[in-house]
Amino acid sequence: MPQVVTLGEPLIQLNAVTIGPLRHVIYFERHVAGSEANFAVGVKRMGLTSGLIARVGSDEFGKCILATLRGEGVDVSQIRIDDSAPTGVYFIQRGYPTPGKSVMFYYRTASAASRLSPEDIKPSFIKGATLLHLTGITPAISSSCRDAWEKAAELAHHSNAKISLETNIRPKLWSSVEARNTLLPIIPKVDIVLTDPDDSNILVGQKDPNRAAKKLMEKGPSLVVFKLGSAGSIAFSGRTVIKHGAYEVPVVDPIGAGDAFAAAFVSGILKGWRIKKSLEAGSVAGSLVTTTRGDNENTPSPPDIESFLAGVKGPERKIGE
Ligand code: KDG
Repeated sequence: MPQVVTLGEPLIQLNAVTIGPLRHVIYFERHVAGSEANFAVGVKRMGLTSGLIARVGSDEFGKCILATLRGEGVDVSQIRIDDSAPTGVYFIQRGYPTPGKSVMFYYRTASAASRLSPEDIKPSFIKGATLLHLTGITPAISSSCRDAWEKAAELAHHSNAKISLETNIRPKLWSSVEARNTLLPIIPKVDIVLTDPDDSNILVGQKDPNRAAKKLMEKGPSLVVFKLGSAGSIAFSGRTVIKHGAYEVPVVDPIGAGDAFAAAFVSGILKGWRIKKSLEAGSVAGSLVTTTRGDNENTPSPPDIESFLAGVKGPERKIGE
């Protein structure tokens, strides 16, 4: 059984090779992505075992996802091949209309993964794990996905598995009210929350990390981490507040940085690393992923994190603690 288990939609990403509106883009690069798949790959690179619960279509893209994740060493035994629906796809438009930023366009309605349901959850797969990782994307996909997500949380809650939640609220998938009404009730079961000011504003009406973390921790989680993009990251644990600066890297496509951060940070915590070192690992992973197209190809191993740090100079390397 893998140490870390997650559930959600693995997607084929078609990433624009050139910058600008998609109507003018001729070439796309194909990648395997999806927040939870990215997380599973990131955790495996960090030296822990990981597994993904999902569905893919019985099509070429489904085969590509299975082969890629299997090649990365992710446990794919709980990914069901669904003959009656296609694998989900999304496109990335880069650098337009905001230079340095990317925009996602989903083609995933009625996808195979949207049919994920509680019957796809094998209790022993979750009960045998050290950690269940959830995101705010899975329950936004369909009502059967939400039921599966809730069942997984319930199983982990009644076993020894800790739960991490990356809030990842995607406004293209649901409204703020739906997101709040679905995500807030699960927070008391969660041990580690990874979020950002936009999502915390939706959840607890606070963009300020200090105030939002306090409100979230009152509901149960012992560790709350804010990802602040170029302003770095900040972790709250009890009365301790630990900050870490962002690294300056040449950004090609920022999509996937949050998942890479989450995977490296959570892996660090599971390995018994201090919060400061785990934040550092998360920041390195998030930075590296932005330097290329694709969400998880650049997620690092611990030796790669060391090499990155050895090559980074200047005061931006770390900011405060
Ligand atoms: O976090 C990166 C993801 O947003 C991307 O891979 C696609 O999973 C995805 C989603 O639903 O947005």
